[in-house]
Amino acid sequence: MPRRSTVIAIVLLLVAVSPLRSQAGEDLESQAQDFLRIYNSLYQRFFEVSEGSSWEASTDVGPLNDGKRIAGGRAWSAFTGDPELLGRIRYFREHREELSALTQRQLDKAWLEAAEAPGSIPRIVEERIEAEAEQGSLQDGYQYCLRRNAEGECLEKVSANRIDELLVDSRDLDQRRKVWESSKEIGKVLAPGLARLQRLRNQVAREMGYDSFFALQVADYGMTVDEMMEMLDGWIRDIWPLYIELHTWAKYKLAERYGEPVPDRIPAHWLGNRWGQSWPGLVDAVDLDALFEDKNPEWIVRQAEDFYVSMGFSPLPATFWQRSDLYPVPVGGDRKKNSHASAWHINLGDDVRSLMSVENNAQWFGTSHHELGHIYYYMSYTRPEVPVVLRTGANRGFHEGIGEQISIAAWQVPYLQQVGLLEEGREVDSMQWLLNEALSETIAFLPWAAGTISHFEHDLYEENLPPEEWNQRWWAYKSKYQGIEAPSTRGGEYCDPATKTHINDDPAQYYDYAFATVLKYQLHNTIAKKILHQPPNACNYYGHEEVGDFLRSILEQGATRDWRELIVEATGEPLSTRPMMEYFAPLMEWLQKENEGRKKGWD
Ligand code: X8Z
Ligand code: ZN
Repeated sequence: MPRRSTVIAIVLLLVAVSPLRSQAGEDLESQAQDFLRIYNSLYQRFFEVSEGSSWEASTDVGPLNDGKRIAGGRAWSAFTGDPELLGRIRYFREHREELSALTQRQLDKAWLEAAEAPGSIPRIVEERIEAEAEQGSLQDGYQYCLRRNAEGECLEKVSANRIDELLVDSRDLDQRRKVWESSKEIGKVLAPGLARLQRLRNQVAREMGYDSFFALQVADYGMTVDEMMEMLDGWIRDIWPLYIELHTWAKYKLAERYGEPVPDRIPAHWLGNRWGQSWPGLVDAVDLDALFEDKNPEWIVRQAEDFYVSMGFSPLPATFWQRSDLYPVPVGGDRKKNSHASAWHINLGDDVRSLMSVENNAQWFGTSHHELGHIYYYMSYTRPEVPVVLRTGANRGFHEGIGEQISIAAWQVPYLQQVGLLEEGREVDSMQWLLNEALSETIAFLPWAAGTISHFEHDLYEENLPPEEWNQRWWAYKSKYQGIEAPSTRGGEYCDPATKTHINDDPAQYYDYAFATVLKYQLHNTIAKKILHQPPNACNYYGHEEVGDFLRSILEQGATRDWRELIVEATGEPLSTRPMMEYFAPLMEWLQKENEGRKKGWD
């Protein structure tokens, strides 16, 4: 573990190669390149220390690993936020017109990294590192509980996977409500930590001139906050007529299922997801979980790998299988781990890993494809042409989009038939299939991702929203954007936003998934129409190396190119919801007929 003295020694080394000491006649580009060569080398080493310790803390929660994570975080921020280093980065960026595009991009990334941990406010940075570690540990070590006695002791423990399963399968509204309410208890536990983090994250971001922590995260896209919010709101406007039809269909379907009157807004515990972010299990003709009944979790991850390999990607390295943590902790085991799926690039080199809790159901089939999308992105841009600091997505949304896009392909009927998950010759109602995709993947998801959560986090940081207003604002947005209401009033004693992992440990970044949702249909459309010459609603990527070549041409560039240029180059047009709306056009017509005479909307 590097200590502060090591960091100081390294910084002195950097000063030695700084522009002030440069050889006469050496141009700024070569000086910047010399600087970046050392910066990148150190970046990789410090990243590995920090990421490795976070991995340990997330896969085996406890005070010892929290301590390691804090130490790793300190080493990382001592490097990235070092004032001397920042002085050099600033100097080069002030003369950016003399520098190549690749050099500028590296400096811009290094700048954003410094803004996460400015060395000018070391106490605040340290406090933030500790607060992030504490919040992560509280969240990942939390035990969900279905029943408590009067003293608050848990009488019936439950895993996050089991909560999700019950919310998809249970037809008993009382039980659903209890399960949903138990899933929200964690919010109260995390509320004080989130309040502390709101303050610290904003303090850190403002030090280098960003309006808020939200603005700092948005800067990764090269956009202002207003531009980002306008983009998100535009996507919601585009899909709104379809969303209203889908919402109407869903509330009538659910009211019939539970024998209740049709509500205006959908009660949150009626839906098959803790946050109502996806609405699985509503289409009776499409029982996706049934496809995996005779499979085991290992099969699911191997099948996802096989799909990528069939397109010409290499098999995952042996170390992926040795070091990843892919399955739930066995019953009776007392190790605690983060229950949310993630993919890690531990050393920005060949050490790639995933953290999941895979079980044999549809949700984990999709998630496995999603996580391997990150892994293949890591593997594709890990090459000498991509400087270490640019070994990341064209933007964060791109990183989320690749596995998502492969998931669309993995749910296509011809593919499922080819790999034997669907019996050849079994009648499949393509409209019901499309309806299920809109409910469980896309159209139900966008108002949550671009609306509720992104607007909440915007207000949390941009407006410094006080904690006593959080829950009210959260449910106001749930209502406005999603047409979802709480089963009963959820006052300020609850903190429902903190029940969503990203708000704690991936803050102010959820619009990445909205971006990914729009991007994935655009990429899929290009692949289906221009590469495979198959209909986007029924196509099969399996075995097509030309699809792999197309994807690799995007992935292997990492962040060396502007994301806007990359999209136009790959698909022939700027990012837009057009391909997605075209994909779902037949569904719109079908829903309009189904919903004739029904009461639509909620205000
Ligand atoms: O968080 C994720 C990934 C993380 S790598 C599993 N997703 C979002 C969520 O679960 O809220 C994927 C889609 C939306
Ligand atoms: Zn992801």
